[in-house]
Amino acid sequence: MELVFSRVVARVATSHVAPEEHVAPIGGLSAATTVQVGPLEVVLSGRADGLDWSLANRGDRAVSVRSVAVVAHLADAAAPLRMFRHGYQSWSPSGVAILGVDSDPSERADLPFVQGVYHADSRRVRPGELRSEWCTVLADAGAGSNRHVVLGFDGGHEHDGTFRLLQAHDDRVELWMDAFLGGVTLAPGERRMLHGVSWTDERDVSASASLGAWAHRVGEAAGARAETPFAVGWCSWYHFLEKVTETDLRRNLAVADRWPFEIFQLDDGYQAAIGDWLATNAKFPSDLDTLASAIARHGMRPGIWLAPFLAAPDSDVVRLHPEWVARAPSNDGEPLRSWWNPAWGGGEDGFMYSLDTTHPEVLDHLEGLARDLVSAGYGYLKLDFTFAPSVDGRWHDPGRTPAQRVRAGFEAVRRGAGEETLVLGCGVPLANVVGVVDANRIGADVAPLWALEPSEEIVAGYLDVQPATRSAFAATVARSFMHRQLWVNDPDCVMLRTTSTALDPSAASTWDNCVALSGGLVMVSDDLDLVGPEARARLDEIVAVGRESDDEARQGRPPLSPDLLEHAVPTTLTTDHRELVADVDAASSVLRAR
Ligand code: 9PG
Repeated sequence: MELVFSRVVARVATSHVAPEEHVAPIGGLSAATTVQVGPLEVVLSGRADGLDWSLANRGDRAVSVRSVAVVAHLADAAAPLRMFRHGYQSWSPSGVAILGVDSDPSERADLPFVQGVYHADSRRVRPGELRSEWCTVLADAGAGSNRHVVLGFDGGHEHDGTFRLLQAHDDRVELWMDAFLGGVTLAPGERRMLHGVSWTDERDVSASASLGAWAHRVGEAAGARAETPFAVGWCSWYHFLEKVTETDLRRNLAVADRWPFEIFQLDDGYQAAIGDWLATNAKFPSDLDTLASAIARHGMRPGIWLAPFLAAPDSDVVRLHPEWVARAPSNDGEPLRSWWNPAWGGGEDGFMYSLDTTHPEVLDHLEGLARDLVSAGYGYLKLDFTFAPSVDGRWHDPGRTPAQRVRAGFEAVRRGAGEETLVLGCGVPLANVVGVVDANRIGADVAPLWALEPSEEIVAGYLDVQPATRSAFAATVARSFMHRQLWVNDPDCVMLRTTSTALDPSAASTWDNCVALSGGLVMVSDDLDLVGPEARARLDEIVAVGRESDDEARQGRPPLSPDLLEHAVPTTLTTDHRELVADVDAASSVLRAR
């Protein structure tokens, strides 16, 4: 399979015009090629294993750049062609797909509001097109089991990057390497460096190992924070949900000493409003300081959940600072609605606004908020729904890409939180936050059930983003290579309960073993009063395996999935010492020594 580069395509808007596609042919990829693509100049320089590129606005007016792609066709690619699709954010699914057989979920949904949450680019794909965010693996029919090409952007903090695979009209297979800038404004003469793209032809290692090598390079270049110690904790969400009360929290705290928790984390449900994180609601008579002190007295690190970039329409933060809210893409001055959750109230049927992380006052606010939470005693911040600044809208500074807007929000939180605070990203565009977070959720939410029925799909095409243990399993195996290369993986909570659950013991242990072998965070989210000594003993086993896996990951050998390209949901996760093989349809598995 050879990459034959043929053109550069830019989607650019000059004032008041929808983005238009401009195309410039290139005759392959030489050491230095400069092409004019509409108002842009794109400079490409090929390397042995990839390309570096930049773009500049050569016109005399500002332009808005949606995306710039370099397009190649795949010579000698025999069908069926497999693509490892890596998801954009924590909850976006990852796994292998076959060109011409599988489809992008946006084809069925056709709903930009949802597509903008789960992909870098909210637009629907072209018919039959497959896409992968940040990195990908391609393997054709002729390839032996380990023969593949791994491709990845060299970073992700300046802009997103999407690989798009499609059958072109001339019957050739095209690969688009798309730098996604989200409509960023470039002043006349302004130049931007883009993240380079690297690729290698591999024949003797698994796709998972190739991705691990890519992640290692990216992590090193971006100064990944992956030193945080192996951690075990408790989280209030998966039993109590948003109905959690102070009584629930204190009742669990009272028995937590019998458990090996280092972290004790309050999730969604304490806050006065989405956006008003320092005040508790009526279910929590105590203030945040008092709650943190109560946790700290038990010798654990207090943790707290917040969705720092969202705000409810009727929150104090929006009422006092309406100018801190980003505006909708339409020019009518409406606030930008980026998420919907009726359980949060908010006065507009559950629609939530995005705070404008290009506004200096918003960044000061976020920094101050993090500082206040840390001084209240919280040393673990779970930052959720953090895709919120990435969605299409009108921003105070139109010169920031979606990736830069997300990153700026995280950096502000980090400034306020200090270096010692453990920052976990959730619902997070993964590529944007390397080097600023300590840990990231790398899958969909777990749930007290294994899999959902197709009839339970909320948005057509997007069943896999809904809470389900099977989806969490799929993501944890597919993204295992990231652990301690880019951050610490958070696979989501183990499920120790044996009552009020539709997970049978073999499904629950398949998931627990997966969490353990991943080497990532081990969080318990059961009501501790409802789980007995078996659960307590089971956690010790999970933690022992987890520490062993994590030790290997710290030495540069994260767990890997040898059959990443073989099944839609890979079955196997291996470490130096162990191997977990699951039957994902039967929800059963065996964990054995190697
Ligand atoms: C709190 C929860 C927990 C959980 C997070 C996140 O698509 N959805 O409607 C959707 C709802 C909730 C959700 C993810 C997706 O969960 O992952 O751990 O903190 O928020 O609200």
